[in-house]
Amino acid sequence: MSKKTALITGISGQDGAYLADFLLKKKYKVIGCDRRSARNNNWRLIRLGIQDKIIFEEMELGEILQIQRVIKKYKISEIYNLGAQSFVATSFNSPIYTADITGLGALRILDTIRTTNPKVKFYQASSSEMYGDVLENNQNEKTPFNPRSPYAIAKACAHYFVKNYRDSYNLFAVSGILFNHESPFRGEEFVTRKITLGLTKIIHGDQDCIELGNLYAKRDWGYAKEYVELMWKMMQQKKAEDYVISTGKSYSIKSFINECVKYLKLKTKWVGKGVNEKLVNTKNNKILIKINKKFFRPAEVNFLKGDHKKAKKHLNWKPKTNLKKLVKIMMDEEIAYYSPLNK
Ligand code: NAP
Ligand code: F7E
Repeated sequence: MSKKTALITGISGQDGAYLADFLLKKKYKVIGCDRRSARNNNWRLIRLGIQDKIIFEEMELGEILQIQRVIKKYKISEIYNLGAQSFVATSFNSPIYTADITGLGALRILDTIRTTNPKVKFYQASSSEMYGDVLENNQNEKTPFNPRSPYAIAKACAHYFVKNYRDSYNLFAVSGILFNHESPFRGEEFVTRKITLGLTKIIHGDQDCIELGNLYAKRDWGYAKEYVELMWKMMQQKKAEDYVISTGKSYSIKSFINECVKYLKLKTKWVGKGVNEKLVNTKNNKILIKINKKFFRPAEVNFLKGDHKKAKKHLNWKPKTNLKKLVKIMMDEEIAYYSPLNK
C-alpha cells in the first residue's frame, strides 16, 4: 500500500510540530506549509529531529493561489489546518488580519478541496475560545458559542464553514474543539510558557520578575502532545463529526503559578490585592510576580471547562496528563533547554 500524504498548515507551531512527529511515526509523507518569513522559526521541528523528514511548501493562508498550487501538486489524503493568528490578545489589535487568516484561511482551503479533489479529508483546529462568556458550565459539542474576541469570532466563522461544506458538499471535514493545551513547545507569549520560562530566567538571574494580567481567569489545560493524536483519530472515523477535547478540570492562572513554585520548591507568599497583588520569594523578599494592567484583555474569557464524553466514547480516549504532571513536563524541559543565549 502506498504511503498516505498529510498536509499540515502551521507546521512551525506547537501542535504542527507534535502532529508532524506523530504522522511521520505512522509512516505518512508529511507536507509542511510555512511562510517564507518563518523559515528560521523551526526550532520545535529541529528539537524533535524531524526537520529533514518534512517536505516544505510555502503557503500563506491569505494567499489563495499558493493554497491551490500546493493542494494540486500532491496526492493528498488528509489536510490538518493548524495555521492561524492564534494569540487572542493580538486579535484585538489586528481584528481584520485575524478574521482573514484564522477565519477565511479555512474557507480558502475548503473551497480548494471542493473544486479540485473532494476526496481529501480536512481537519480544522477549532477552539474552546468560541464558548467565550460560557452559556453552560461544562461545554460540549452542543453548547452554543458566545465569543469574546476577534480570534474567537474568526474561529467560529471557520467552524461554521466546516459544517456548511460537510453538509452542502459531503466533504469529510471535521472540527476538533480543543481546549487549551500546553507543552514545552508553547509560544512564549501564552501565559503558561510565560510563567515557566520566566521562573527559569529568574532562577538564573536573567530576569527580575514576571508581569502578568488577570490571575483569576480559569482554563482547562491539557497536554499538546497527547491532543494531536486525537486530531488524527477524528480523521480515521467512519463519519465526519466534531469533537470536544479537554481534561474536564479547570484551574486559575494563580493555581498554575502555585503548582510551578511548589515544583521548584520555592518558598513564596501572595501579598496585596487587585492590581497590587504580588508573589514574593520569602527567602530574599524579592518579587517574583506582579500585575501589569497592559496584560488585561478588553474582554476576558473567565471560565472554561470542557466535557469530553463524546471523545471518550467514540475515540476511546481519556486524558492522561493532569495539571501537576503538565507543570513537571514543562518545567523540566524549560530547565534542561534553558540557555542565557535565548534571553
Ligand atoms: P501556534 O504555536 O501559535 O502556531 C500557529 C501556526 O500558524 C504557526 O506555525 C504560524 O506560523 C502559523 N501561521 C500564522 N499566521 C499564518 C499565516 N498568515 N499563514 C500561514 N500560517 C500562519 O499555535 P498552536 O498552539 O500550535 O495551535 C494550533 C492551532 O490550534 C491554531 O489554529 C490555534 O488557533 C488552534 N488552537 C490552539 C489551542 C491551544 O491551546 N494551543 C487550542 C485550540 C485551538 P509562523 O511560524 O510563520 O508564525
Ligand atoms: O491566556 C490570562 C489571559 O494567552 C490564558 C490560545 O492557544 O488557548 C489559547 O488562548 C489566560 C487568559 O491563552 C497573562 O487573560 C493573565 O485569560 O495563555 P493565553 P488563551 O487566551 O486562553 C485557546 C484555547 C486558543 O484557541 C488560543 O489559540 O491567561 N493571562 N496574564 C495572560 N495571558 C497571557 N498570554 N499573558 C499574560 O501576561
